[in-house]
Amino acid sequence: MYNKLQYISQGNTVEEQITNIRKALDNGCEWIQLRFKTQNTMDLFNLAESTKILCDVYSANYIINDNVYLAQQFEADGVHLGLTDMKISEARQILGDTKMIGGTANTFADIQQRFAEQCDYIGLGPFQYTDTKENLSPILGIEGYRSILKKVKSKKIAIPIYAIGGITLENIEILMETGIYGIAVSSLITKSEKPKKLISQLNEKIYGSVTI
Ligand code: TZP
Ligand code: MG
Repeated sequence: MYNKLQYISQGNTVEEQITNIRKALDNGCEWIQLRFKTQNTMDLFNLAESTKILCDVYSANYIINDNVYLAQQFEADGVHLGLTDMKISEARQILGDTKMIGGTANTFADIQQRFAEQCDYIGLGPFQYTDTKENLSPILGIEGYRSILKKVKSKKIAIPIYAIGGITLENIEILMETGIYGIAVSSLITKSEKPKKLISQLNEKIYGSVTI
């Protein structure tokens, strides 16, 4: 069974990133997506390696955003690919069948395509506005999720779908009721002053809800 909670890392420097990743792991998060926007190869290598070590220590699932070769080189458990990143099929050829490949979707058509390409899970969003990501796709809102998940169900597309973008404790229940499998959050955990309590509340809400 896939974990239902993913922490998407945040931070402008390697140090900030590591602090935030450690914060998520230390407080009970078992799945990290390393997301770091830099062109500095040494920083990327340092971060990918340190995150690998940390995730191994905590037995956490480790995936890397965008960069398939980095994931391969640092033995991550997989990658997460956006709509304009490498194609899922190409990533699959490079990483093989044992690695996890996640893909972003903003529409039902994106989900259909990514499912056909044998993606392992989908990050569907954004739910609402967030300043964590630039160039956001159109915001879906709760109605967007309801309508997309209805189509997913009726077409019997069996793939774990995670809600992403501006998720807070307050909107998890209504999101889970649409049939999503789990959630991916960044600032909620990064900015939390009581991360242990937050992550336990998140898990309670996510695992306590109805799923497909
Ligand atoms: N892709 C769509 S929204 C988003 C990404 C990476 C950021 C989600 O971050 P937050 O802080 O949980 O809104
Ligand atoms: Mg990307």
